[in-house]
Amino acid sequence: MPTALITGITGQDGSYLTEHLLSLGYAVHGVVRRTSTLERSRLRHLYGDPQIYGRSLILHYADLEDPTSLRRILVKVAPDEVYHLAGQSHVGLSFEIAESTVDSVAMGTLRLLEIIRDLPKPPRFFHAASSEIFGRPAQVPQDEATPMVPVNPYGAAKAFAAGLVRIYREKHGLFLVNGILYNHESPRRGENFVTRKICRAAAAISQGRQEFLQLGDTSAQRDWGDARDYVRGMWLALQHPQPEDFIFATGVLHTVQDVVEAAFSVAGLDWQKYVRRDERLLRSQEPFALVGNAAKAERLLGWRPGKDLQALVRWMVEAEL
Ligand code: F7E
Repeated sequence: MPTALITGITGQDGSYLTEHLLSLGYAVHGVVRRTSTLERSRLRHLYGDPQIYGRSLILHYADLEDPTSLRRILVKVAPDEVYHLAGQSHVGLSFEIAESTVDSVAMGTLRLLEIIRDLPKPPRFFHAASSEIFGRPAQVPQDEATPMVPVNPYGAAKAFAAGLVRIYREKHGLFLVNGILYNHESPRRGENFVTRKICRAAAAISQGRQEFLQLGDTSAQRDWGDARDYVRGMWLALQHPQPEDFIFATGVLHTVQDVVEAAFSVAGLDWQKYVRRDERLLRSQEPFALVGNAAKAERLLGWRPGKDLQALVRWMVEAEL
């Protein structure tokens, strides 16, 4: 039975990746942080199953800010594969909590790399990098060779971490991979990311539980895909014979406004009656035309994402309803 260790297992991607790996026969170990509320809702269906929890799914307490705890788990579990998904991931908030964002995203990755380097049998390592490393890219669409020009603390931290993954791969000959992930969504997306916020609001307004929806810049564009495709890509990247970086993206740009119209139409509402602009939600530094070219992942891994934003939004609104 292959063994995987996931940081960020309680998040959207961690929960889908856990399901994927369990379906492939893996033993899955997850790193969880102690919090005063036990927030593991995305894993509850697995957590509550005595055939799975404690057998093929095991959770361990550790923290990216506590290298001793990470080292102990890595030594004890001796995983074949590590999927590093943890870290503060909200771009807008990274301006407010810059130090803790950089500490978890950048330093957290460095700490893991330093531990892995010392292990007698270093695991294959997947780092969830982000399209935010490109910020204001010189090239549209971006590929694996596009220079990194981050425009916010989160993007800068991810660029630092992705750069170290490349450096440690070359210097120490380790199997380290950056998956450069563009936005990917699902009903398990955090509630303060824009697609989930919109889909939740459309459903709640249609059921009389909410009056209106406040948004920032609805002309902002993103390349949005289905989260389940992206976790499949993570696994494929670690099965490839050589460690290489891969872009995971749909290659299609949409505006926030497109998401609004699709979501309100599924809920049977006229969006114009309910959507308001809130200047406080505008970001000072919006990235520009972040759209990815995933041709390398398709060619080498056979990875192909769904590209239908309408279907993605329908799934998300129906889950809220
Ligand atoms: O914003 C605009 C906002 O917060 C998307 C993370 O997973 O993907 C995600 O980062 C766009 C931006 O995601 C609201 O200004 C308008 O232009 O859903 P988001 P993000 O910032 O693209 C990347 C790839 C990551 O790596 C990140 O970890 O929507 N927008 N009005 C709004 N955004 C939010 N959150 N809330 C609004 O009311």
